[in-house]
Amino acid sequence: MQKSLSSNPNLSNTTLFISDLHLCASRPVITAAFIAFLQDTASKAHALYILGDLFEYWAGDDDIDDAFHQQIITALKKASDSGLKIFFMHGNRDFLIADGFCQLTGITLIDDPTLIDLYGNKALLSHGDDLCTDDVAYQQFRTQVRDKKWQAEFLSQPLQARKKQVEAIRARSMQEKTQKSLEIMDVNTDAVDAMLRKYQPDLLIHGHTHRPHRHSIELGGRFISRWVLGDWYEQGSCLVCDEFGCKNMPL
Ligand code: LP5
Ligand code: MN
Repeated sequence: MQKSLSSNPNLSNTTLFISDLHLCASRPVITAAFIAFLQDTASKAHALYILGDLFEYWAGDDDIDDAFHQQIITALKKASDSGLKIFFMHGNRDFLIADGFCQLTGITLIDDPTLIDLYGNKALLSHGDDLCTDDVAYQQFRTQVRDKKWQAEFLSQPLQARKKQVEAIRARSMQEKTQKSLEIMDVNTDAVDAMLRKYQPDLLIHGHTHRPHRHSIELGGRFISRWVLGDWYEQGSCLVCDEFGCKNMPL
């Protein structure tokens, strides 16, 4: 049986990576699991990277007064105040998280992609949606909503009106996904190769596709690991890395 992360006593020299939690008020069990994870597990680690889609969706930093959001903000703030370094990268659900949220929680926003030094190895971090280039409808949508001018106009509308639009897009996205094949919604191997050639990492870590796995890619005569993180729909999932390597673990 695979060992769970909560039973791992020594995490002091580890770096943790999670993504795709999709936290929302209607999923209290996974919310409680995340809060317990911050308090009991991540707090023992060297650093925590959240690689996007922490929330089911984020309609703007003016939504911080929401009781559910307050619960998550308080837990993140407590963890960062206790000394845990928390880094956050935007996902396709929460790319509107901005400075206000970061200041309240003490987390550091990082770009997609970002290169880090991981125990002497160059690790390239990404949410992963950018690599799904076969999903043309999604990429067009992405280009539109990642445009700063579009975002400014969107954010100028009242919060409730924005939430209504997000719900409509969610419904459309869920409907359209039923028509898309698993291949279309996976990363495109040429896009992955291009990213690896550009950044020359030793390993790539990303989420979004919800298909946790370690892929080995040969590029220019060497092997690069592509680690895919798991989602938190059924249970929490975390990539634990130390000087000896990485391991995908359930909570
Ligand atoms: O998230 P997931 O894994 O379920 O699906 C994604 C892609 N879908 C999305 C949409 C999000 O789920 C919901 C939106 C989040 C809101 C963020 C807030 C700010 C934006 C506000 C917008 C009003 O990302 C899905 C991919 C899938 O990953 C796999 O990669 O397939 O993509 C889609 O389904 C997108 C559709 O194919 C195209 C939707 C076109 C919508 C066009 C309307 C544009 C006008 C918007 C202005 C109101
Ligand atoms: Mn995603």
